Order: sequence, then C-alpha cells, then structure tokens
Amino acid sequence: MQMAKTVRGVVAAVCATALVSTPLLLTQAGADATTAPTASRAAPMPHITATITKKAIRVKGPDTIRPGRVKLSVKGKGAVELARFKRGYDLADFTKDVNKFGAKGDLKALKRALRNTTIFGGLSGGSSGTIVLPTAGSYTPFWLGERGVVAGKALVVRGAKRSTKTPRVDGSIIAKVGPAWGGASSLPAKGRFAFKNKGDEPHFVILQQVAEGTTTDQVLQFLQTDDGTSPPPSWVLAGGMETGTLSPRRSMTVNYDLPAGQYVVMCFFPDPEMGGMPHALMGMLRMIHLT
Ligand SMILES: [Cu+2]
Repeated sequence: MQMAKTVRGVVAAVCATALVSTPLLLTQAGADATTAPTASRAAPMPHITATITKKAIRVKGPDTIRPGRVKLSVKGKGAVELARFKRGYDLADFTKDVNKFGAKGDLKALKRALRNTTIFGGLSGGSSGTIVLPTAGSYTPFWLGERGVVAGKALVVRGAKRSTKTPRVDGSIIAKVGPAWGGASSLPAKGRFAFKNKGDEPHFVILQQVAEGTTTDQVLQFLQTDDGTSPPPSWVLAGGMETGTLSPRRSMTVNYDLPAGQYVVMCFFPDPEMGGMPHALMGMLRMIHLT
C-alpha cells in the first residue's frame, strides 16, 4: 500500500504525534521511465499500462495474460499496485478495511486486510518496471490516495505459466525480517534495481536523497520528533522515488533515473503489531549511494 501520504494521518491517529513530515515525503521526484530491453526468444513479456484518473484506474494490456512476469507502466498522479484477495474477501471489503484504518487507525481492520490480501508490487505515476503475477487468478489494481482506496477493473490471468526472463538488474534492495534493509550499498544513478521482500511483513521502498554524511540516527530522530510544522531539515535534498508494496516472498524490478548522491531507504508500511507504527520509525532505514 502506498502509505507515504496517508501515513501522516494514520500516525497522527495512532501515535497522537505527527511523526512524518510532508516536506521529506513530498520531495519525491518520481523515477523516469526507462525502457526495459526487449525480451528475445523467450515468450514476450506482456505490457500493462495503468493510468490513474480522478476516481479510477484505467488498465490497458493484452486481452489474455498468462501467469508470469509483466511489464508495468504507470501514468498519472498517484501510484498503482496489484492485489489479490482471498476467497470470501473482495475489493469492497478491502476498501472498507483500509479506509477504516486510514481514518481511525483501526488495527483490527488493518490486520483483516493484510490477512486476506497479497500485494504484488506497483509503481508511482511516471515510472515503469516489472512485477510477477505468479498464478492464474484475478488481480485488482488499486491506489491508496488521500481520500482512500481507488481501484480499477481486475486483470484476469489465466492459462499455463509463461517462462519470462527476469530483467538484468544493477543491484537489489532487500527488505528483511527485523524489519531491516539489505542488498546493494551502491547503485548507479540511472538503472534498474530489484526490490525483493524477504521479510515477514509487507514493505515498500522510498528512496529519499539526503546530504552526504547524513546518518540513519539523524533521520530517525527527525521522524520521531517532527510535528509537521517545522521546515524540512537541511539534509533533505530533492531526489527521490517510491515503489508500491510487496507482500512477503514477492519481488519486482524498478527502472529509475535519479540525481547521484546519498539516499536513505525507508519503508512507511504500518506495522499492525506495533500499533500501526510505520516501519521507518522502527528503524527500517538504510543509507545507500547512487553513483
Ligand atoms: Cu515496511
């Protein structure tokens, strides 16, 4: 779930203090879309384009999609993620639960949503990458905007599994049990990274450019004390991007093009076992360099 904006309301509701500042999270530049190399002999990768409109998500793609990896391009203001619901739970239930959590910090609703939903990744408007829709079934595109869940018509995946190559990546960003980050400590400023969730909770990636030498302690202290009224700290710089959420054991690839420099990797997914506290506040912060 794209929590960057909603998380402020959520945190305020849950923790009584606003912990996440608007400036820090809104300086995201949005990764530039770069085109993945064309798959050669292997089955061509289906390409899905999701456009966020005011009240819905419009999805374009091939009429039939077999299970496997797909290219995803997202257009418009916001983000699009793909979710699958367990039998007996549907988009209406998900919307109700997520909105209840967003509005009132209802942890029971959050837990119910997480128990019944798998999220296969997603991207912000203006970016592209690949996600894996592993088995036949129905995948619902959604965006968690400021006014709650916005969704589009479900993608139906059917037939035999395709064997599509994983795109070459420049490095990985790995969410681990902790919650903590692992993977590359340095990546090119422009390229493609794999985002892998090897943890036991859903996670997403925010890359926020910071001044060279900034420490995770500085970021944590800021997140813990900021009340949303003070100007952003001087170490917050302009570069940034974010991905959609991955449920445990899922992975995706992300094309990006950012200014070179130091970045803090953060996840603000709310932890239901910690009163809805965003993972970054639990220390899920890591410094990396884009060179
Ligand atoms: Cu997380």
